[in-house]
Amino acid sequence: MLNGNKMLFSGMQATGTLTLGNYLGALNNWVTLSDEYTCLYCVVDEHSITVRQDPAELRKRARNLLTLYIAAGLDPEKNIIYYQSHVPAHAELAWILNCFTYMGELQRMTQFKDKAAKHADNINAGLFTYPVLMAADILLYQSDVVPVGQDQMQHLEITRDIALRFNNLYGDVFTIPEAYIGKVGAKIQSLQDPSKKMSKSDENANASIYLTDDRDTIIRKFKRAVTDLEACVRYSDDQPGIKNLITIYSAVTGKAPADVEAEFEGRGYGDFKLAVGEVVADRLQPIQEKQAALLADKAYVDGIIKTNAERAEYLALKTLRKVQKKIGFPERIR
Ligand code: ATP
Ligand code: LTN
Repeated sequence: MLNGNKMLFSGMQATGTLTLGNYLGALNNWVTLSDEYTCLYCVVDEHSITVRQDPAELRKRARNLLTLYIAAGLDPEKNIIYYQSHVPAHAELAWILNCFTYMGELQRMTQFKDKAAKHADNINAGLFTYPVLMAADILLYQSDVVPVGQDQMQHLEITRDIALRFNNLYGDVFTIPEAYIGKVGAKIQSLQDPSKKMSKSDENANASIYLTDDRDTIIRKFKRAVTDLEACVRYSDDQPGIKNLITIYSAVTGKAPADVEAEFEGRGYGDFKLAVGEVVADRLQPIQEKQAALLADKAYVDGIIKTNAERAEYLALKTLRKVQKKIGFPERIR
């Protein structure tokens, strides 16, 4: 049933509508890695409530995300695709790991600083300990590899630090995970301001390609993308706008940036932007169709949700019980 002995874990938050950045930086790599590992792909709904959510919206988005995982090519029979909130062991291990994490470490997290600045009226303790819950997600499954975009690297490092600290005290309890950052697409920038990452929470809808955008919208957004003055398709840091579009084109087509430059040699930005729009629209269309079909098949998706939560829980409890024993919690009487 499962693919390999090595474990892979990754997750995404059910906040907002996924962008092309999430797809190329994370989801697309998940699909390529899924044959090699035993994989868990989690919808991290518990992380989502670190920022205030509308309950009906959160529930809908979580289901959209779970079906998107499947639509993007992750097989729910081979991989474990589930909601974090369905496996209480995540929150239980997070509590324990909180007691092995220092305030100073958490204060250095750039995501915390960014989110705290953005949500100054709600700097809650969950937002602060967000990385500890993420560490629990990863360590519960003895994960060897964690595919994420560049922006999550700092969270992977703190996860490793927490695991090493725990292992030093109690013996080899946790596998020390490695981050997997894709070669291309690890960081997709905003189409309107190439110095910022493309983000689903950007207020400017033209800055991001959403995975739900239709062909015309995708092409229009690429046409309007901010580019540079040089007017030739060259991959260079002094042309951040065009560099970002080359990164996108490379990640979608699998062509190296130098080959993309050669392909568009002597052609203007207009042609190139249209070509990028077309390859992106071609890639997203079948995913959108498959997702719509899944959302219409309630019984099938509910079945997946139930069995996969049970499979995840079975694995999670093995680690949790071991941890509880190591730290001295009394044994359960059965
Ligand atoms: P938000 O804007 O709400 O903070 P986000 O768009 O940054 O969200 P996350 O849910 O934090 O998305 O990230 C999901 C996954 O997508 C992570 O693995 C992250 O590294 C990756 N990712 C997010 N944005 C990008 C991007 N612009 N380029 C590449 N990968 C990205
Ligand atoms: N913090 C991540 C989402 C996330 C995650 C994880 C990713 C939560 N738990 C475990 C990998 C492994 C994010 O914001 N993208």
